[in-house]
Amino acid sequence: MANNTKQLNQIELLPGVRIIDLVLQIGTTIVVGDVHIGIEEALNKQGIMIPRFHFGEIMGRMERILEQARPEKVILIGDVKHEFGMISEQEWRETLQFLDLLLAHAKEVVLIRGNHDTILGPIARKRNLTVQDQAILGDILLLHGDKIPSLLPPGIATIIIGHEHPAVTIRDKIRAETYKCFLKGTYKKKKLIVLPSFHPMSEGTNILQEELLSPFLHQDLSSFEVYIAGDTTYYFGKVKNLLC
Ligand SMILES: [Mn+2]
Repeated sequence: MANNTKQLNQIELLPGVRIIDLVLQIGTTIVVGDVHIGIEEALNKQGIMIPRFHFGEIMGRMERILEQARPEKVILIGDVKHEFGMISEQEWRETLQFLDLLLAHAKEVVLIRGNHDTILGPIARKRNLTVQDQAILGDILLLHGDKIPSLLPPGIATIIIGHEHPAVTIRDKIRAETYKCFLKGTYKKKKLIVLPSFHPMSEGTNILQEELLSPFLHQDLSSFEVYIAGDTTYYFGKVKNLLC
């Protein structure tokens, strides 16, 4: 992992839309995928014993991105917190700390509702933030991606979603490694970008094999392009060339 002095490299996905590490920079805005704060506690309750050191990693990584990108606005594209239907102590504490980090670096924080965010509202209100179903930046529509709105706003050329946690598993003879990735393709003649999840614990869904969650991705993905995400971004070409 890069240290604080190393510049994260940047790849332009579309004109004016750049990848920095696991997030997108669009002008003076950064867009962050599913953070899933509290997933460790939720799994612990189910008897899955995983350590809880990830929050520090989330904060450190986010801070490094904020220092490089210096955004005016941060958009969280949904599933900020993990647990359905209740807010655990860990989530209250950590979600507020995470929002405070964002608010210390940016003037505005926009929360988009995810399918895990049914009661994010009370946390958001503590910082005078609202939770909304979507956001628009110029001709870009941002939404979580768990459902398709019945009406897309007019003048939209690009749709950006989270929710899917896309990743690709690359195999060689002796091992298989899974990497978080950005996907770029189309949905009904609009450009579609899918963000990787921001949580370090799970790499995500291997889009080459597993069934996909988002209705935006219930289509032929063979010409979608894959960008492996992380400290360094790698263009991996089209999905069809990765299937073997
Ligand atoms: Mn989701």
